[in-house]
Amino acid sequence: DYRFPGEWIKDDMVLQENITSEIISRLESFDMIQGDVLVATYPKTGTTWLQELVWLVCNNGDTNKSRSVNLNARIPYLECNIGGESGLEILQRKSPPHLMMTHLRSDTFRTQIEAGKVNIIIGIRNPKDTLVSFYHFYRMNRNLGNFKGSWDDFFELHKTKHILCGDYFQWYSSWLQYKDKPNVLLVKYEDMHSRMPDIIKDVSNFLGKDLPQNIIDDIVRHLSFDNMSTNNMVNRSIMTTFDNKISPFLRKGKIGDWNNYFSKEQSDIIDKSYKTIIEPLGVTLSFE
Ligand code: PPS
Repeated sequence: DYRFPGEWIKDDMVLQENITSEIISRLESFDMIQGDVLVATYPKTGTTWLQELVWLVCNNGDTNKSRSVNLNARIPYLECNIGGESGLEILQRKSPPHLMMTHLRSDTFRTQIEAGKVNIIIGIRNPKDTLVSFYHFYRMNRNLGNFKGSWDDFFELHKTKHILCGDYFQWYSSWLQYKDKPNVLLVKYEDMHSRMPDIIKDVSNFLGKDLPQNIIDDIVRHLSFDNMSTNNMVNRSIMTTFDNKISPFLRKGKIGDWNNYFSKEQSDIIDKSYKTIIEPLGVTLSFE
């Protein structure tokens, strides 16, 4: 039964106070145009990694700029107000096509998705590693009250659906209903691990970009965990609300860390939801 200061609830989705209902209603009617790209992810599923990839694909692999301009300025986090300005406001100062990111469920964007103009890239990661990563994020994030509970306590939060951005499975049900539309691409965190060059090509094809092999090679190198961990423009080291001594934002970047946390019973609970909610949507995820 954990509450962090300033939390509020929209359609049983826990949100932070810097995400206001006013911004969400402005997003509902925000005009997305041909060529815009929306990255939609549940928290801790590799958002930052995917954002960086998408930005580099759209900017001809300009790794110098990605080391000098903060990721949030390059691909704004639409609904979030950081430093007195929402991502939507940052975006509106930039000329189109717009690159943007959201952790909201698809309901907010129904009109734009159905209009079919904006390119949507949904990022997904297996739910067990996602929850472990989320647990450490709750511990290190002062805006979430520096959660002091145990892993078991955190698992209960998710089980009761009282968690930032709501239940993982509800979140993905909302977005994956659109996964077969021509303007939607699904990218799996585990595939970024096992076959990054192919994923870069898939994203490039989807966005109509044709990158030469040497640029793809540069992007692959740039996106390595070690490289991104030391890039202050993506590793969130400038976020004063994060206590990187408790847990760095780029923490381990591995597949299968859940084995170090989950009990058999917890694992069975997630397997059941995965089999009844994710697999029937035609999506299979790798857990190790
Ligand atoms: S957030 O707060 O929602 O934006 O977090 P998000 O970026 O979605 O997820 C953070 C996790 O993604 C891992 N990550 C990476 N893994 C491998 N390689 C690279 N380059 C990389 N960049 C980010 C990051 O380490 C977090 O996962 P965990 O398991 O906690 O390490």
